[in-house]
Amino acid sequence: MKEQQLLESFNKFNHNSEFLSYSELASGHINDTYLVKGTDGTNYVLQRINHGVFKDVPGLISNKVNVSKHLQSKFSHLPKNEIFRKVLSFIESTNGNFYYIDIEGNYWNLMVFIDNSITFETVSNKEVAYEGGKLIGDFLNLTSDFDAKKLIEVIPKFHDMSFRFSQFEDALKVASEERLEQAKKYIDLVWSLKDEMHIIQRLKESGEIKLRVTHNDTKISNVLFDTNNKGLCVIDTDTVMPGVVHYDFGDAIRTICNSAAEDETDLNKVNFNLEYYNAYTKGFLEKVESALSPIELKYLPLGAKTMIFIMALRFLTDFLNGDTYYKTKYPEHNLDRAKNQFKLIESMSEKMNVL
Ligand code: GN1
Ligand code: MG
Repeated sequence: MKEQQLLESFNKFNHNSEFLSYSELASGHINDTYLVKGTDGTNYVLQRINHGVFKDVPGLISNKVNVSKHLQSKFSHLPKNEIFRKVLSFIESTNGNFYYIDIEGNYWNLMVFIDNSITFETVSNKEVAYEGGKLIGDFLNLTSDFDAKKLIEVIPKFHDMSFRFSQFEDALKVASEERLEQAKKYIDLVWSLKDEMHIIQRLKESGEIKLRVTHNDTKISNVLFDTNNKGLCVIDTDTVMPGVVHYDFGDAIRTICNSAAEDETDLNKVNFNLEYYNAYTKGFLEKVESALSPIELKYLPLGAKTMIFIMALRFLTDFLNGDTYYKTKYPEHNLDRAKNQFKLIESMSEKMNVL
């Protein structure tokens, strides 16, 4: 991205600042994200939203701005500077929206960066797992009175298992011989887990598990901590939409309880950490147990396994499709991610019963 393009986009938002410098925040798989230093001493997060993946960007922006406002109202007893450390704040564009479209058709949005915060790609102590659980649980609890019907489905059928299977089946038809051969073992694994991985889907379809406001991308790197490892704020709310709590519970576990990063290629390093699972679950339930029904609670562990599977399946599907969705750094990157997630499922199943 050219600096001039970032500067121009930055200037299309209402702040009393000039563009000083920028650096890329490169951990996401979909959007392009930049840290912009302003002359007012504030750090901003400028983001180009991938409108190939997100077809209705204005709808996405409206979802996340409204959820932020709702969360901010829950903290209205606190001083403003504290609220802004707990909830993302979006900046209006000069045209009165919260996004700007440049001449190339790129969509931009701007947030205030939360200073003195850290993120973790992997977790190395129980406290972080517990704090992560509290923050995700609190996000679900504080949004439990927000009418999910007021949110658009940013990516239709995002965590819908039947949809992910149909994409997988389509990918099998177009995949190269070579990729089919490389992926064979994992393709077989997908079929062997199919029934179990549809249990939550069926409970959702029958209405036994209800739709709520959910985040849908609760990996631990989307949680900010302060420098004492205390949880601060859940970020990356692009995928906020109606969903079931199980996948928010589970996506955090997918990343907290994996002893390695999601694309670690040495599978001996990929192990499920039960101690972190228990610490995370404790924090999560402390915040949201009272808002959940018995059936929602019963299926949380299966939700975690199912969420890991969804990611394994999506990475594998993208590999078979020739890497059209996720950013990849080398040809087998998606396959390596899938292998990693399948190993995590195996390790989890060895350590605990999910049903
Ligand atoms: C993508 O772009 P990022 O890193 O926030 C993906 C998530 C996956 C995640 C895996 C819109 O999120 O669903 O869990 O990668 N987001 C989208 O790391 O597909
Ligand atoms: Mg995301």
